[in-house]
Amino acid sequence: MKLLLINPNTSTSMTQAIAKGARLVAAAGTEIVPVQPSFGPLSIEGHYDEAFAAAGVAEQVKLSSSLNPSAVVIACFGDPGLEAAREATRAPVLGIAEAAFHAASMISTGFSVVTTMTRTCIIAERLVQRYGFEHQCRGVHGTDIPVLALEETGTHIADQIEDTARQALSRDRSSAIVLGCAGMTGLCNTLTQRLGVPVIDGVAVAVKFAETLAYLGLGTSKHGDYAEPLPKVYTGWAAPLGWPGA
Ligand code: 5HY
Repeated sequence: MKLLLINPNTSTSMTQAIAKGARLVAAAGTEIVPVQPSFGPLSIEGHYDEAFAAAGVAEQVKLSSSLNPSAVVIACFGDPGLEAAREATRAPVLGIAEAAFHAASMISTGFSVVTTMTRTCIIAERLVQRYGFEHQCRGVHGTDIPVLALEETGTHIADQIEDTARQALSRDRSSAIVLGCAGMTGLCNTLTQRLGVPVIDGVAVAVKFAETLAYLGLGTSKHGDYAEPLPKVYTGWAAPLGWPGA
């Protein structure tokens, strides 16, 4: 099966790092196809960035339709463009935040999210509410590590995330940690060993959940609001992204 892995930011190095994390857990028969938008922010650290990232996700789903992916994963913790993507394909589409919340809720009675910039905590908090995990998510905590700083070598980044995670486990009385950024995928094993609790990497979980849905033949329902977009003319730079038939 082909799994379309969308990094909604335009950092090529982060796309490669995310793809590496996905390939570490993908089944032998799963081809990970990493893509990123042709436009938009190098990293997504707030509402303005996310607006363009959502459009970039929709762009990549549309432009990748000829690939006929068996599943799509949106590898950004805000799950930008998730519902637009679900309209634009018959494949199952998973956001890493939604996937991580489900996994965490199956192995703990309470989990904490540790993310990057504190100002983006509200984005994760709103997803917790939208997806219905208010009772299981005990807190969302920022480290104020810039997204692209996650690519720095050395242990200082892992140390900082570990410190925040320890405070979160204690303050929230939670028993699992969800990594609140796709760029943290390479730190999951280290943090699991250091913290001694389950640490959930949404990239890995979304890949495995996507494989399962595809194997079961469960694609996005086209009955109702995830039906294909109406034929529409788009103008300006978005002209190629309009839905045909208008
Ligand atoms: C992400 N930003 O996973 C989010 C993390 C965040 O560029 N990739 C990004 O802080 O929202």
